[in-house]
Order: sequence, then C-alpha cells, then structure tokens
Amino acid sequence: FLSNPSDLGVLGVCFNRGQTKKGVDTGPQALIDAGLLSQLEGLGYTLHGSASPTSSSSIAVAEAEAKKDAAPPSHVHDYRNLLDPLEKEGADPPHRNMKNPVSVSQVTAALSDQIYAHASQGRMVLTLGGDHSIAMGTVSGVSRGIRSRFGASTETALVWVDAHADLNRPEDSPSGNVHGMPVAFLTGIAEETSSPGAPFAWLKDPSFRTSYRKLVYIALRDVDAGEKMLLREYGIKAFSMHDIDRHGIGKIMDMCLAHIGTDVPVHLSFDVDALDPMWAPSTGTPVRGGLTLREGDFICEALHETGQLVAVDLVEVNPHLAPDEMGKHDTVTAGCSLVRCALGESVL
Ligand code: 5AB
Ligand code: MN
Ligand code: MN
Ligand code: MN
Repeated sequence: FLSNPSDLGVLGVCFNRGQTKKGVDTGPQALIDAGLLSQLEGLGYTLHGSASPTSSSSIAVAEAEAKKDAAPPSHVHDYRNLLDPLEKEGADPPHRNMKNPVSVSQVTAALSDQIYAHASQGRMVLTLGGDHSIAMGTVSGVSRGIRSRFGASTETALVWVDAHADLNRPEDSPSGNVHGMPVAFLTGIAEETSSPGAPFAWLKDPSFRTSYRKLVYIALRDVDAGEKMLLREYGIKAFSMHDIDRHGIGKIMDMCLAHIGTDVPVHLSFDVDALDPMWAPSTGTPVRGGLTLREGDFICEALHETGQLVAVDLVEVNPHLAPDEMGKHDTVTAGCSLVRCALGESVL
C-alpha cells in the first residue's frame, strides 16, 4: 500500500489539551532525544518533516504567503499559532462536556492535513504524541490519504493498542477529557449534531472516517460503562488483557489479523499505557495488569510482518510523570522499542 516503503513522514505533536496533566507535550522531544530518529535511519528509512500548518483564518494565511517566511519542514510541531489566540482565560469553554474542544478540534484538523500530505504521497507516517486526542488527526489524515490513492471505498483498518477504549461519546465521558473520545468521533459513533464550524464538525466528511468493523482493540483493561455498551452494541472486535492471558499474544495477533483481512491497509495507534506500568510508568492514566514490553513489541512486529502497515502512532509518553529518572528512561526507551519493531527492526 506504500509507493516507497522506505520513505517515512515523521510528526512529533507536542499537544496536551486532550487531558489535564502537564508534560505529555514533551513526549516527542524525549523520544527524539533518546535517539529514535537515528535508530529509524539505521533501519533504512529516509525521514521527511512537515510544513507548519498556517492559521485557519484566511487573513493570516494571506499574510503568511505575502511574507514568504514559512519555516522549513520540521519533525516537531507545537501548533502555537493555532493555540495562542485561545490563550485567554475562558476562551475555550467546555462544549457538550468536552474540555478544550476548540483547541483539540483546531489542532487535530491541522494535523489531519499534515498527515494527509504524507499519506497521499504513499509514504509511511509515524506520529509521536502528545495525548491520544491527536489520533483524530492522524487516523483521519491516513484514511483520507489512502482513499485518495485507492478510491473512496478503500477503508483503512485501525488497530488500537491501549488499556482504554477511548470510545466515550462526549456526553458519556466521566472526565470530559477528549483523549478518551477519539475513536467515537473517528467511527461516527459520537454523532456531531452541531452546526458546521462546531468542534469536530470537520470529521463528518465520510472520507475521514474509519469503519468500526475494521477496528480492533488490544490490551483493554479499564473500560467505562458507556464504552462497554457501545463495544457490545456495535460488535467491535476487542481483545482484553483477559483474552491475552487465556490465548497468549501469538494467537491474539492471528485472530486480530484474521479479522482485519489481508486486503486492507492498517493504521496502528499505540497508547504507551497499554504496557504495564512496570515497563512504562511515565504516562497520564497508568493501569496495572498490562502488556509486558515483549508483548507490546510482538504486536508491533506482527503488524509489520503483514506488510500492510501504513501508519503508526505512539502516544501518551509523559516524561513529567516519572516516579523517578529510571521510570522516565524506561518509558521512553520502551516507546522507542515499540516504534522500531513496528517499522521493521527484527531480532535476527
Ligand atoms: B487514553 C477514561 N476512560 O474517558 C476517560 O489515555 C480514561 O488516551 C481515558 O487512553 C484515557 O477519561 C485516555 C476514564
Ligand atoms: Mn490509554
Ligand atoms: Mn489512549
Ligand atoms: Mn493514558
């Protein structure tokens, strides 16, 4: 599904407004400082950065074009030009129970375009988060890019590796944090009933959407009541930690791939909190009883082996939440390992 499998678009998304803890916006730089990008070059990839998205205001776009001062493509983005206008206290009030709805909507819309620019050229795309709300941008950008290359009926499968289902409809969310909602918006399970221009109205476009039939969860163990109802109601394929204990990760990946089929491209969205806090303590919503690092790496290796992977997200690494220096180091190196495995590093 890729036109040049060794071309890799890399986007560090320094964004934290999908939840309320500080520091997850420093995740991308911590992964890069640990050497991730040179490790990927060592695997044979040519890395491509992205242009900064311009402000959505047409006046600002016109001004930027007139000045011709566009920054060169970069791997790391903070979206300050979009967020600064919202800095005023109370400028981004809750909407339908969602915290920071305008911030999240504007940044993920811009990110969706940056991702699309890579995916529509047939590149593999790697996104480093940032909190998991950014998947609204990555998954929609990839779905749209794949449809632009293979036609509107070509769906991209989504493998969501996470302790959580991130399937809350805004009104059902216990926290109001949008990082617990991206799958509900991407699949259209959370209906955007508001007028055009309302937060996430841009995600209504069918070419941005992911079918819940092509969605597979792995490593779930902390699922809210409303999410459990939706998983059942829609018959979504989900492998919990209980299932992994029962069958072993090898069999789980066989079942995962059988559900997806061999005829579709695959997007992997990996929340580092899928790993047990023993391996990845530096994250905002840790849940005990998770994957070992080897199980996490195995999931990534098994998906790489299919040759169907077109995009990888690694999110929710929060270096500020480390219990100690070693916990931070462990989390960051675990994140690097997961990404390398998804992008083709093999033991032998
Ligand atoms: B993460 C919770 N379900 O909605 C909620 O880390 C947690 O991206 C969401 O998986 C965790 O607030 C979001 C309780
Ligand atoms: Mn999670
Ligand atoms: Mn998540
Ligand atoms: Mn989390």
